[in-house]
Amino acid sequence: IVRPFTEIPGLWKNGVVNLYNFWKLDGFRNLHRIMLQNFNTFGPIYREKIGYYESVNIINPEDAAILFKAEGHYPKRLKVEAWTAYRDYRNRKYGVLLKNGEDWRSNRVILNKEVISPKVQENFVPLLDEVGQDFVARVHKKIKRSGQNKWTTDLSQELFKYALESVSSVLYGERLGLLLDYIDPEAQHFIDCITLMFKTTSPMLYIPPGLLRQIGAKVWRDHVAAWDGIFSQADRCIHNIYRQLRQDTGAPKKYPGVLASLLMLDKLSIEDIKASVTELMAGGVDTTSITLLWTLYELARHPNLQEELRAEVAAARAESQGDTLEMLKRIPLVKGALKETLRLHPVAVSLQRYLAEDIVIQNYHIPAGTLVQLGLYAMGRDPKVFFRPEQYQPSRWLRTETHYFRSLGFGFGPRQCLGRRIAETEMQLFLIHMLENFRVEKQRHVEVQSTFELILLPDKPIILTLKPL
Ligand code: HEM
Ligand code: 2DC
Repeated sequence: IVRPFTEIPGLWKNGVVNLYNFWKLDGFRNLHRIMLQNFNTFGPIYREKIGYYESVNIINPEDAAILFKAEGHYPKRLKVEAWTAYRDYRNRKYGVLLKNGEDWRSNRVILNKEVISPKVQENFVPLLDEVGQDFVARVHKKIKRSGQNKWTTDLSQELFKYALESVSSVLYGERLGLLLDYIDPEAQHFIDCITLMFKTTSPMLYIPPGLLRQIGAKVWRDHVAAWDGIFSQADRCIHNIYRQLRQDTGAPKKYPGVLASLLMLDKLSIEDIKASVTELMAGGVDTTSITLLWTLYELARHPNLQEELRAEVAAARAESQGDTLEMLKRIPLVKGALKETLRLHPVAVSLQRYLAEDIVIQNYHIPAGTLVQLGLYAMGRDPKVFFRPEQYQPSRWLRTETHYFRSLGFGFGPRQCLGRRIAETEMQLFLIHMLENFRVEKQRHVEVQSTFELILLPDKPIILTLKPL
């Protein structure tokens, strides 16, 4: 017999009291750990209300499958009101990230062809490969300059530049030059704005941005300034390409990039293209760079595994005879390492959908329209889901054991991450080049954990040492 919605365990009766307790626990930064604790207290399903934000939370892969089967034709995730409020405030169009319904679908279908289809991925490989080579050359230079035959540093700023250079080269078909000695202050400002934008978003998940705006709160003003910086830099890049395209009359040359392809295709309005390309540019920086930083950290902690990966890359290089695309098909362990990183250190603490239809999960009835969250961070660390979850073990993704709804770092289905193929290719090529050139080591005795700033970030600097092979 199915139990009613109101009997789901959890604290959902008084949002304001819960918000106060959440704040006392420093919940704005501990969301992932609080979710984990809630699953320990309440079991595999609980209901929650913090401030105005109400949801049902689940953790099992089998329940995730039920959730995604009920996402409907127009899957809708949690509305991040801070992001829509900014666009409404500045009168800017929503891109694919923020659109919903038929408007989302029609845009997404066209973007899929230019951003995520296997056909275009081939075009990205040479562009991203070049950025990877330049990154390695830059590290070699830093090592030379150090005079110690090694370089010890917090790589995060370097990785932000690598990620922005990578995503820009794919979007605009040309290089920004961020890996040169001179760094354009505008590009650095863009990077800083993205970090600030994420950081200022998290309190506004629980306190309505409209209210914060009315009282002139600092967090809202900082958020607006951050998006202003993001949009002005993206506008500059987009305008540049637009102008070039109108002047260019010559025969079509090599692959021109995502933006030019969309403009020439002429199926989306220029305003729609601008909105989504801006989101792609902003979404392409902290996500991949932090995932790569965590991966290097794990490889530094597991030297034997690092050698195994190096051997796989060397063999793939030899067998593919200079064909990079071919090489990417021969590195299953490198791909497993990236999955393993996203299992233990997911960018997104949860996946969410508003239900399109009623469902039953854990024998509870959940009505259509409810916001259901899959606790991705909690699932990745659950011993009932992953054998010895605390161990970083890329080979677990090779075995034939079931991976059913277990690899969800990029989300699922038609609403999954639009940047997924770019991100995967960019990260795989990065690891290939790094493994071919350097040994990664770390300081002893530093345990790094996650902190929530909308996306999950390392809670302290990760200091690594790179040594030429
Ligand atoms: C959406 C993760 C990199 C652009 C998402 C979602 C997740 C995610 C979990 C929500 C999916 C869902 O609700 O099912 C990641 C991870 C990344 C990454 C783990 C890298 C390690 C990128 C990059 C870009 C990007 C590089 C841009 C080039 C987007 C966009 C959406 C999205 C535009 C919204 C798609 C839509 O609503 O239709 N990402 N992402 N992401 N991501 Fe990523
Ligand atoms: C944050 O409780 C925690 O990929 C909330 O590239 C629920 C939630 C909703 C939407 C998620 C967000 C979380 C984390 C960051 C995500 C976002 C959807 C897209 C975004 C996962 C889990 C991200 C990082 C995009 C960002 C693109 C943007 C900067 C233009």
